[in-house]
Amino acid sequence: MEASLQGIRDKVTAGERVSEEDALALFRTRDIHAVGEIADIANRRRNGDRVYFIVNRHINPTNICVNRCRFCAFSKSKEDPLAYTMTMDEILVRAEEARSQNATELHIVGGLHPDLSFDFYLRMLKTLRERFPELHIQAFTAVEIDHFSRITGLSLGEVIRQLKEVGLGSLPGGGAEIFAPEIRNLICSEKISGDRWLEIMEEVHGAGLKSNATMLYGHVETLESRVDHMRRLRELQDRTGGFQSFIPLAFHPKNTEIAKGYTTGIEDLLSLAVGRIFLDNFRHVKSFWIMVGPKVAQVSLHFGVNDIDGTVVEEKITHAAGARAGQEMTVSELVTMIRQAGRIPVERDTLYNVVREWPEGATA
Ligand code: V47
Ligand code: SF4
Repeated sequence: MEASLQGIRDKVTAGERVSEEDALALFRTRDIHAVGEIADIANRRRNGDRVYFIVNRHINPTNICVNRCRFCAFSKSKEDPLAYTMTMDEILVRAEEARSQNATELHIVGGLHPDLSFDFYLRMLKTLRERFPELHIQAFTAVEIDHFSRITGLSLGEVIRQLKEVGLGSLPGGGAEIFAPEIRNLICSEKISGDRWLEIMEEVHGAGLKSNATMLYGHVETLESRVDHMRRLRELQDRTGGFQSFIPLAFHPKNTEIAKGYTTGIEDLLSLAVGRIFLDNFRHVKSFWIMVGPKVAQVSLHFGVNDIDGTVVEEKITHAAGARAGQEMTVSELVTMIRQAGRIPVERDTLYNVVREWPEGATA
Protein backbone atom coordinates (compact mmCIF):
# COMPACT_ATOMS: atom_id res chain seq x y z
CA MET A 1 0.00 0.00 0.00
CA GLU A 2 1.29 3.54 -0.85
CA ALA A 3 2.63 5.39 2.22
CA SER A 4 -0.09 8.09 2.09
CA LEU A 5 -2.80 5.44 1.95
CA GLN A 6 -1.18 3.53 4.81
CA GLY A 7 -1.36 6.74 6.87
CA ILE A 8 -5.09 7.04 6.10
CA ARG A 9 -5.61 3.38 6.94
CA ASP A 10 -3.92 3.95 10.31
CA LYS A 11 -6.15 6.94 11.03
CA VAL A 12 -9.32 5.03 10.17
CA THR A 13 -8.24 2.02 12.21
CA ALA A 14 -7.63 4.34 15.17
CA GLY A 15 -11.07 5.93 14.67
CA GLU A 16 -9.54 9.30 13.71
CA ARG A 17 -11.14 11.71 11.25
CA VAL A 18 -9.48 11.96 7.82
CA SER A 19 -8.64 15.33 6.25
CA GLU A 20 -9.67 16.88 2.94
CA GLU A 21 -6.17 16.16 1.59
CA ASP A 22 -6.65 12.52 2.55
CA ALA A 23 -9.95 12.41 0.66
CA LEU A 24 -8.25 13.87 -2.43
CA ALA A 25 -5.45 11.30 -2.19
CA LEU A 26 -8.09 8.55 -2.03
CA PHE A 27 -9.87 9.91 -5.12
CA ARG A 28 -6.58 10.18 -7.03
CA THR A 29 -5.06 6.80 -6.32
CA ARG A 30 -5.69 3.84 -8.56
CA ASP A 31 -4.94 1.42 -5.73
CA ILE A 32 -8.60 0.54 -5.63
CA HIS A 33 -8.02 -2.44 -3.35
CA ALA A 34 -6.49 -0.22 -0.67
CA VAL A 35 -9.41 2.22 -0.82
CA GLY A 36 -11.86 -0.66 -0.62
CA GLU A 37 -10.05 -2.15 2.36
CA ILE A 38 -10.03 1.15 4.26
CA ALA A 39 -13.72 1.79 3.50
CA ASP A 40 -14.55 -1.75 4.57
CA ILE A 41 -12.81 -1.21 7.92
CA ALA A 42 -14.82 2.00 8.48
CA ASN A 43 -18.09 0.34 7.50
CA ARG A 44 -17.72 -2.98 9.33
CA ARG A 45 -16.79 -1.24 12.56
CA ARG A 46 -20.23 0.42 12.53
CA ASN A 47 -22.41 -2.06 10.72
CA GLY A 48 -20.70 -5.44 10.90
CA ASP A 49 -21.81 -7.83 8.16
CA ARG A 50 -25.33 -6.50 7.86
CA VAL A 51 -26.47 -4.88 4.64
CA TYR A 52 -29.82 -3.14 4.47
CA PHE A 53 -32.46 -2.87 1.80
CA ILE A 54 -36.02 -1.54 1.84
CA VAL A 55 -39.26 -2.56 0.18
CA ASN A 56 -40.42 0.76 -1.20
CA ARG A 57 -42.10 2.47 -4.10
CA HIS A 58 -41.03 5.70 -5.81
CA ILE A 59 -43.75 8.08 -6.96
CA ASN A 60 -42.99 11.22 -8.99
CA PRO A 61 -46.30 13.14 -9.06
CA THR A 62 -45.23 15.60 -11.77
CA ASN A 63 -42.31 16.16 -14.13
CA ILE A 64 -43.31 19.76 -14.84
CA CYS A 65 -40.63 21.99 -13.37
CA VAL A 66 -39.87 25.70 -13.48
CA ASN A 67 -36.15 24.99 -13.10
CA ARG A 68 -34.03 23.84 -16.00
CA CYS A 69 -31.11 22.02 -14.40
CA ARG A 70 -28.72 21.16 -17.23
CA PHE A 71 -28.18 17.61 -15.96
CA CYS A 72 -31.89 16.84 -15.69
CA ALA A 73 -33.72 14.94 -18.44
CA PHE A 74 -36.77 14.35 -16.27
CA SER A 75 -38.17 17.89 -16.07
CA LYS A 76 -40.47 19.26 -18.77
CA SER A 77 -42.20 22.54 -19.46
CA LYS A 78 -46.00 22.60 -19.17
CA GLU A 79 -46.38 22.66 -22.96
CA ASP A 80 -44.14 19.66 -23.63
CA PRO A 81 -46.02 16.60 -24.95
CA LEU A 82 -44.15 14.46 -22.42
CA ALA A 83 -45.23 16.63 -19.46
CA TYR A 84 -47.48 14.89 -16.93
CA THR A 85 -49.11 15.52 -13.57
CA MET A 86 -50.68 12.58 -11.75
CA THR A 87 -54.18 12.85 -10.38
CA MET A 88 -54.75 11.91 -6.76
CA ASP A 89 -56.26 8.65 -8.02
CA GLU A 90 -53.13 7.81 -9.99
CA ILE A 91 -51.04 8.43 -6.88
CA LEU A 92 -53.38 6.27 -4.79
CA VAL A 93 -53.18 3.38 -7.28
CA ARG A 94 -49.40 3.39 -6.87
CA ALA A 95 -49.65 3.49 -3.09
CA GLU A 96 -52.13 0.59 -3.21
CA GLU A 97 -49.67 -1.42 -5.32
CA ALA A 98 -46.99 -0.64 -2.76
CA ARG A 99 -49.16 -1.93 0.05
CA SER A 100 -49.97 -5.12 -1.84
CA GLN A 101 -46.21 -5.73 -2.19
CA ASN A 102 -45.70 -5.25 1.57
CA ALA A 103 -43.78 -2.02 1.09
CA THR A 104 -42.97 0.06 4.16
CA GLU A 105 -42.11 3.33 2.39
CA LEU A 106 -43.35 5.71 -0.29
CA HIS A 107 -40.59 7.87 -1.75
CA ILE A 108 -42.23 10.93 -3.33
CA VAL A 109 -40.35 13.67 -5.20
CA GLY A 110 -41.21 15.74 -8.25
CA GLY A 111 -40.63 18.88 -10.27
CA LEU A 112 -41.38 22.43 -9.09
CA HIS A 113 -44.80 22.80 -10.70
CA PRO A 114 -45.72 26.43 -11.50
CA ASP A 115 -49.44 26.09 -10.62
CA LEU A 116 -49.93 23.30 -8.08
CA SER A 117 -50.67 24.84 -4.70
CA PHE A 118 -49.10 23.87 -1.37
CA ASP A 119 -52.58 22.70 -0.48
CA PHE A 120 -52.40 20.01 -3.17
CA TYR A 121 -49.31 18.54 -1.46
CA LEU A 122 -50.86 18.79 2.01
CA ARG A 123 -53.97 16.98 0.75
CA MET A 124 -51.84 14.34 -0.95
CA LEU A 125 -49.98 13.54 2.27
CA LYS A 126 -53.14 13.64 4.38
CA THR A 127 -54.97 11.26 2.03
CA LEU A 128 -52.01 8.88 1.84
CA ARG A 129 -51.61 8.84 5.59
CA GLU A 130 -55.31 8.20 6.19
CA ARG A 131 -55.51 5.37 3.67
CA PHE A 132 -52.06 3.85 4.20
CA PRO A 133 -51.06 4.51 7.79
CA GLU A 134 -48.55 1.64 7.66
CA LEU A 135 -46.46 3.34 4.92
CA HIS A 136 -43.77 5.82 5.96
CA ILE A 137 -43.81 8.85 3.67
CA GLN A 138 -40.36 10.06 2.68
CA ALA A 139 -41.01 13.05 0.47
CA PHE A 140 -39.79 16.35 -0.98
CA THR A 141 -36.23 17.43 -1.53
CA ALA A 142 -34.97 20.60 0.12
CA VAL A 143 -35.54 22.25 -3.28
CA GLU A 144 -39.27 21.50 -3.07
CA ILE A 145 -39.42 22.70 0.54
CA ASP A 146 -37.92 26.03 -0.58
CA HIS A 147 -40.47 26.19 -3.43
CA PHE A 148 -43.36 25.67 -0.97
CA SER A 149 -42.01 28.44 1.23
CA ARG A 150 -41.78 30.79 -1.76
CA ILE A 151 -45.24 30.08 -3.22
CA THR A 152 -46.96 30.42 0.17
CA GLY A 153 -44.86 33.14 1.77
CA LEU A 154 -44.64 30.89 4.84
CA SER A 155 -41.40 30.48 6.77
CA LEU A 156 -39.43 27.27 6.32
CA GLY A 157 -40.31 26.28 9.87
CA GLU A 158 -44.03 26.68 9.19
CA VAL A 159 -43.89 24.75 5.89
CA ILE A 160 -42.12 21.86 7.58
CA ARG A 161 -44.50 21.95 10.57
CA GLN A 162 -47.56 21.75 8.32
CA LEU A 163 -46.11 18.91 6.23
CA LYS A 164 -45.17 16.99 9.36
CA GLU A 165 -48.64 17.46 10.78
CA VAL A 166 -50.24 15.77 7.75
CA GLY A 167 -47.87 12.84 7.61
CA LEU A 168 -44.41 13.70 6.31
CA GLY A 169 -42.08 11.17 7.94
CA SER A 170 -38.64 12.12 6.59
CA LEU A 171 -36.90 13.75 3.63
CA PRO A 172 -34.87 12.19 0.83
CA GLY A 173 -31.46 13.62 0.00
CA GLY A 174 -31.96 15.04 -3.49
CA GLY A 175 -31.22 18.51 -4.78
CA ALA A 176 -27.78 18.69 -3.16
CA GLU A 177 -25.91 18.15 -6.47
CA ILE A 178 -22.54 19.89 -5.84
CA PHE A 179 -22.57 22.78 -3.38
CA ALA A 180 -19.56 24.77 -4.68
CA PRO A 181 -21.07 27.84 -6.45
CA GLU A 182 -18.65 27.82 -9.38
CA ILE A 183 -19.80 24.30 -10.34
CA ARG A 184 -23.42 24.72 -9.25
CA ASN A 185 -23.80 27.77 -11.50
CA LEU A 186 -22.67 25.71 -14.47
CA ILE A 187 -25.11 22.84 -13.93
CA CYS A 188 -28.17 24.28 -12.19
CA SER A 189 -27.97 28.04 -11.91
CA GLU A 190 -31.69 28.44 -11.11
CA LYS A 191 -31.65 25.97 -8.26
CA ILE A 192 -31.36 27.01 -4.60
CA SER A 193 -27.76 27.52 -3.50
CA GLY A 194 -25.77 24.94 -1.60
CA ASP A 195 -25.96 27.15 1.50
CA ARG A 196 -29.74 27.26 1.25
CA TRP A 197 -29.92 23.46 0.83
CA LEU A 198 -27.90 23.08 4.03
CA GLU A 199 -29.98 25.70 5.85
CA ILE A 200 -33.17 23.82 4.95
CA MET A 201 -31.75 20.51 6.14
CA GLU A 202 -30.70 22.12 9.42
CA GLU A 203 -34.26 23.34 9.89
CA VAL A 204 -35.68 19.90 8.95
CA HIS A 205 -33.41 18.18 11.47
CA GLY A 206 -34.32 20.81 14.07
CA ALA A 207 -37.99 19.91 13.55
CA GLY A 208 -37.14 16.33 14.49
CA LEU A 209 -37.21 14.85 10.98
CA LYS A 210 -34.39 12.75 9.53
CA SER A 211 -33.13 13.17 5.97
CA ASN A 212 -30.58 11.78 3.56
CA ALA A 213 -27.84 13.59 1.67
CA THR A 214 -26.77 13.08 -1.95
CA MET A 215 -23.92 14.22 -4.19
CA LEU A 216 -24.20 14.24 -7.96
CA TYR A 217 -20.87 13.32 -9.56
CA GLY A 218 -19.52 12.51 -13.00
CA HIS A 219 -20.42 15.79 -14.76
CA VAL A 220 -18.25 18.92 -14.72
CA GLU A 221 -17.30 18.89 -11.04
CA THR A 222 -13.70 18.69 -9.82
CA LEU A 223 -12.39 16.31 -7.17
CA GLU A 224 -11.86 19.35 -4.93
CA SER A 225 -15.54 20.30 -5.28
CA ARG A 226 -16.60 16.79 -4.31
CA VAL A 227 -14.46 16.96 -1.18
CA ASP A 228 -15.79 20.45 -0.39
CA HIS A 229 -19.33 19.08 -0.75
CA MET A 230 -18.66 16.25 1.68
CA ARG A 231 -16.89 18.57 4.13
CA ARG A 232 -20.02 20.76 4.34
CA LEU A 233 -22.19 17.70 4.89
CA ARG A 234 -19.85 16.45 7.62
CA GLU A 235 -19.94 19.83 9.37
CA LEU A 236 -23.73 19.98 9.36
CA GLN A 237 -23.97 16.40 10.55
CA ASP A 238 -21.65 17.29 13.47
CA ARG A 239 -24.20 19.92 14.48
CA THR A 240 -27.50 18.07 13.92
CA GLY A 241 -26.90 14.32 13.56
CA GLY A 242 -30.01 14.35 11.36
CA PHE A 243 -28.62 12.67 8.23
CA GLN A 244 -29.26 8.97 7.96
CA SER A 245 -27.42 8.06 4.80
CA PHE A 246 -25.08 9.46 2.18
CA ILE A 247 -25.88 8.56 -1.43
CA PRO A 248 -23.50 9.52 -4.24
CA LEU A 249 -25.54 9.73 -7.47
CA ALA A 250 -23.84 8.85 -10.77
CA PHE A 251 -24.62 11.39 -13.50
CA HIS A 252 -26.47 9.95 -16.51
CA PRO A 253 -25.95 12.01 -19.69
CA LYS A 254 -28.68 11.01 -22.17
CA ASN A 255 -31.15 13.79 -23.12
CA THR A 256 -29.29 16.30 -20.93
CA GLU A 257 -27.35 19.45 -21.82
CA ILE A 258 -24.09 18.14 -20.40
CA ALA A 259 -21.88 16.46 -22.97
CA LYS A 260 -20.25 13.71 -20.93
CA GLY A 261 -20.21 9.92 -21.05
CA TYR A 262 -21.54 7.61 -18.34
CA THR A 263 -19.45 7.22 -15.18
CA THR A 264 -17.19 4.17 -14.94
CA GLY A 265 -17.26 1.40 -12.36
CA ILE A 266 -14.05 2.59 -10.68
CA GLU A 267 -15.39 6.15 -10.43
CA ASP A 268 -18.60 4.82 -8.85
CA LEU A 269 -16.75 2.64 -6.36
CA LEU A 270 -14.36 5.46 -5.40
CA SER A 271 -17.22 7.90 -4.77
CA LEU A 272 -18.93 5.45 -2.46
CA ALA A 273 -15.75 4.38 -0.66
CA VAL A 274 -14.39 7.90 -0.15
CA GLY A 275 -17.83 8.95 1.12
CA ARG A 276 -17.68 6.17 3.68
CA ILE A 277 -14.14 7.03 4.80
CA PHE A 278 -14.57 10.83 4.92
CA LEU A 279 -18.09 10.99 6.36
CA ASP A 280 -17.25 9.32 9.65
CA ASN A 281 -20.41 10.72 11.24
CA PHE A 282 -22.79 9.12 8.70
CA ARG A 283 -23.88 5.67 9.76
CA HIS A 284 -25.11 4.55 6.34
CA VAL A 285 -23.71 4.82 2.81
CA LYS A 286 -26.11 3.79 0.12
CA SER A 287 -25.53 2.53 -3.43
CA PHE A 288 -28.65 3.42 -5.36
CA TRP A 289 -28.54 0.36 -7.66
CA ILE A 290 -30.68 2.13 -10.27
CA MET A 291 -27.85 4.59 -10.86
CA VAL A 292 -24.73 2.41 -10.56
CA GLY A 293 -26.34 -0.81 -11.79
CA PRO A 294 -26.95 -3.91 -9.67
CA LYS A 295 -23.52 -5.38 -10.38
CA VAL A 296 -21.50 -2.38 -9.21
CA ALA A 297 -23.93 -2.00 -6.28
CA GLN A 298 -23.12 -5.55 -5.24
CA VAL A 299 -19.35 -5.09 -5.52
CA SER A 300 -19.67 -1.82 -3.59
CA LEU A 301 -20.64 -3.86 -0.53
CA HIS A 302 -16.86 -4.42 -0.27
CA PHE A 303 -16.21 -0.68 -0.68
CA GLY A 304 -17.90 0.69 2.41
CA VAL A 305 -21.54 0.42 1.37
CA ASN A 306 -24.11 -1.03 3.79
CA ASP A 307 -27.37 -0.18 2.01
CA ILE A 308 -28.57 -0.84 -1.54
CA ASP A 309 -31.89 1.03 -1.30
CA GLY A 310 -34.85 -0.91 -2.45
CA THR A 311 -37.38 -2.50 -4.70
CA VAL A 312 -38.20 0.98 -6.18
CA VAL A 313 -40.67 -0.41 -8.83
CA GLU A 314 -40.93 2.71 -11.01
CA GLU A 315 -38.06 5.14 -11.53
CA LYS A 316 -38.36 8.10 -13.84
CA ILE A 317 -35.52 10.54 -13.10
CA THR A 318 -32.53 8.38 -14.04
CA HIS A 319 -34.42 6.52 -16.73
CA ALA A 320 -35.21 9.79 -18.52
CA ALA A 321 -31.42 10.25 -18.68
CA GLY A 322 -30.63 6.83 -20.10
CA ALA A 323 -30.34 4.54 -17.07
CA ARG A 324 -29.23 1.09 -18.15
CA ALA A 325 -30.47 -0.67 -15.01
CA GLY A 326 -34.07 -1.91 -14.74
CA GLN A 327 -36.71 -0.22 -12.61
CA GLU A 328 -37.57 -2.92 -10.11
CA MET A 329 -35.83 -5.58 -8.06
CA THR A 330 -37.63 -8.26 -6.11
CA VAL A 331 -36.84 -9.00 -2.48
CA SER A 332 -35.45 -12.35 -3.56
CA GLU A 333 -33.03 -10.68 -6.02
CA LEU A 334 -31.87 -8.19 -3.39
CA VAL A 335 -31.34 -10.96 -0.84
CA THR A 336 -29.35 -13.06 -3.33
CA MET A 337 -27.22 -10.11 -4.34
CA ILE A 338 -26.28 -9.32 -0.72
CA ARG A 339 -25.71 -12.96 0.24
CA GLN A 340 -23.39 -13.60 -2.69
CA ALA A 341 -21.28 -10.71 -1.45
CA GLY A 342 -20.92 -12.64 1.82
CA ARG A 343 -23.09 -10.29 3.87
CA ILE A 344 -26.30 -10.69 5.87
CA PRO A 345 -29.37 -9.18 4.18
CA VAL A 346 -31.58 -7.12 6.48
CA GLU A 347 -34.85 -5.58 5.38
CA ARG A 348 -35.19 -2.20 7.10
CA ASP A 349 -37.83 0.47 7.34
CA THR A 350 -37.07 4.10 6.48
CA LEU A 351 -35.65 4.83 9.92
CA TYR A 352 -33.43 1.72 9.83
CA ASN A 353 -35.54 -0.36 12.20
CA VAL A 354 -35.19 -4.03 11.31
CA VAL A 355 -38.21 -5.45 9.50
CA ARG A 356 -36.68 -8.85 8.85
CA GLU A 357 -33.26 -10.49 8.75
CA TRP A 358 -32.21 -13.18 6.32
CA PRO A 359 -29.57 -15.25 8.06
CA GLU A 360 -28.04 -18.05 6.01
CA GLY A 361 -30.62 -20.55 4.85
CA ALA A 362 -33.72 -18.33 5.30
CA THR A 363 -35.68 -18.08 2.07
CA ALA A 364 -37.12 -14.92 0.64
O1 V47 B 1 -31.50 15.77 -7.01
C1 V47 B 1 -31.27 14.32 -11.78
C2 V47 B 1 -30.47 13.48 -9.51
C3 V47 B 1 -31.83 13.48 -7.73
C4 V47 B 1 -29.95 13.16 -13.05
O2 V47 B 1 -32.63 10.03 -0.43
C5 V47 B 1 -29.73 12.78 -11.75
O3 V47 B 1 -32.80 7.86 -0.45
C6 V47 B 1 -28.13 11.27 -12.42
O4 V47 B 1 -32.10 12.38 -4.77
N1 V47 B 1 -28.29 11.62 -13.70
C7 V47 B 1 -33.14 12.96 -7.22
N2 V47 B 1 -28.84 11.85 -11.41
C8 V47 B 1 -33.03 11.51 -6.74
C9 V47 B 1 -32.53 11.41 -5.35
C10 V47 B 1 -32.55 10.12 -4.63
C11 V47 B 1 -32.58 8.93 -5.32
C12 V47 B 1 -32.63 7.75 -4.60
C13 V47 B 1 -32.66 7.74 -3.22
C14 V47 B 1 -32.63 8.95 -2.54
C15 V47 B 1 -32.69 8.96 -1.05
C16 V47 B 1 -32.57 10.14 -3.24
O5 V47 B 1 -31.55 12.83 -8.95
C17 V47 B 1 -31.68 14.91 -8.08
C18 V47 B 1 -30.43 14.87 -8.92
O6 V47 B 1 -29.30 14.94 -8.13
N3 V47 B 1 -30.53 13.53 -10.98
N4 V47 B 1 -30.92 14.10 -13.06
C19 V47 B 1 -29.18 12.55 -14.07
N5 V47 B 1 -29.28 12.91 -15.36
FE1 SF4 C 1 -36.46 20.46 -11.70
FE2 SF4 C 1 -35.27 18.83 -9.95
FE3 SF4 C 1 -34.96 18.41 -12.60
FE4 SF4 C 1 -33.78 20.52 -11.44
S1 SF4 C 1 -33.33 18.32 -11.00
S2 SF4 C 1 -34.95 20.57 -13.37
S3 SF4 C 1 -35.27 21.09 -9.88
S4 SF4 C 1 -36.87 18.25 -11.47
